[in-house]
Amino acid sequence: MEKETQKKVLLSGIQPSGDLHLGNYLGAIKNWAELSDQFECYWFMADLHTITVRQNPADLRRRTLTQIAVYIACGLDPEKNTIFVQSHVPAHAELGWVLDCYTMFGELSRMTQFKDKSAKHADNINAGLFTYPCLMAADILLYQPDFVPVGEDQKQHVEICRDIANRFNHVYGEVFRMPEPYIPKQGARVMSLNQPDTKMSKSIPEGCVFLLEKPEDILRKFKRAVTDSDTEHCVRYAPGEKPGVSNLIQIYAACTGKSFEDVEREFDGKGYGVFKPAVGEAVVETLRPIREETERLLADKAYLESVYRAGAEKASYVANKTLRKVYKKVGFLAP
Ligand code: ATP
Ligand code: LTN
Repeated sequence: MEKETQKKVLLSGIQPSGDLHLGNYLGAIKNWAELSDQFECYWFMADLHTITVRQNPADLRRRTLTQIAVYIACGLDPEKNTIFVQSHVPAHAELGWVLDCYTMFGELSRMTQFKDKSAKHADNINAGLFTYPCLMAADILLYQPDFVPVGEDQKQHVEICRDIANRFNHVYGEVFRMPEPYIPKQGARVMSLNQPDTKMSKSIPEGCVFLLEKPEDILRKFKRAVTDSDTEHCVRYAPGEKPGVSNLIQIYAACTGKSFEDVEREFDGKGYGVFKPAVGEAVVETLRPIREETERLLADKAYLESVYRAGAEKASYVANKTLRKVYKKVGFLAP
């Protein structure tokens, strides 16, 4: 137990707002599984965040449970990791409110994700969408983590979290530990298969490979993947010049553990007609055990419940300690 508390702390979450895809796996979850021996890890389903965009309630419930099963199937061992659902730990919403009051309108207005999502959902630019970074800062700061593993796109949110924590600490002393973003090198940004200049995202389903998708559908998507219109037709890693092929090289390398140079050598002189199906096969084989294990876990609801209940209990214990300290610092009367 003593040793446990000396480990550096990591925390991250994913919104159960869509089915998980290869970008989420290679850019996030796969790396998380490799970190859990070294660090004390908290992984959660960010369901409070998902309602900033309208959700179908039954779908949200199903996706939240499926996401827990996928986390475990991807190698996050519940014995070594704290896996929980954000809404099961009320301290997130509670600290979120406090941090709303320590965050400026101007800094929230500059957030890229707010600008993107309000353009996309012009009929529902709600206050939650605007204050999303404050809730995310609460998610993070409650657990006093050293690192927050996120993809490139979430870096700005970790930065504003640090700004908020700094501001709070400046007034009240060292309440929050300053977290660092932790961006994995390989597979950091998986691009869409049919629009390689945009990141792979569930909102472009044809260019997106879902983790639980049927092998034949995955293979079809890779065969249709956009390659580049240059004349050399050679498998060469050059993201600026050849975004489509470079993305496929990155995916193949991440699935097989090979380096980019090894991949270039393996397909030297073979052309895209051989390369694209090979990437598809590598992805199918990487995802097969994950899909099978997820299906097995989903058939055992009692086990999944025991995982998220134990996770919420452990998370609440840690989160409430920070929350109590914050309440005391700002001057709330002890209950
Ligand atoms: P959307 O599909 O709406 O863009 P999303 O799939 O990006 O959403 P998030 O909840 O934003 O879902 O992402 C969860 C985690 O997966 C984050 O750490 C994010 O950085 C990472 N991630 C998402 N898409 C990719 C991608 N294409 N490449 C690498 N990492 C990604
Ligand atoms: N905003 C993130 C999800 C998220 C998160 C967090 C990630 C919510 N709270 C705390 C890391 C730490 C996203 O949309 N990917």
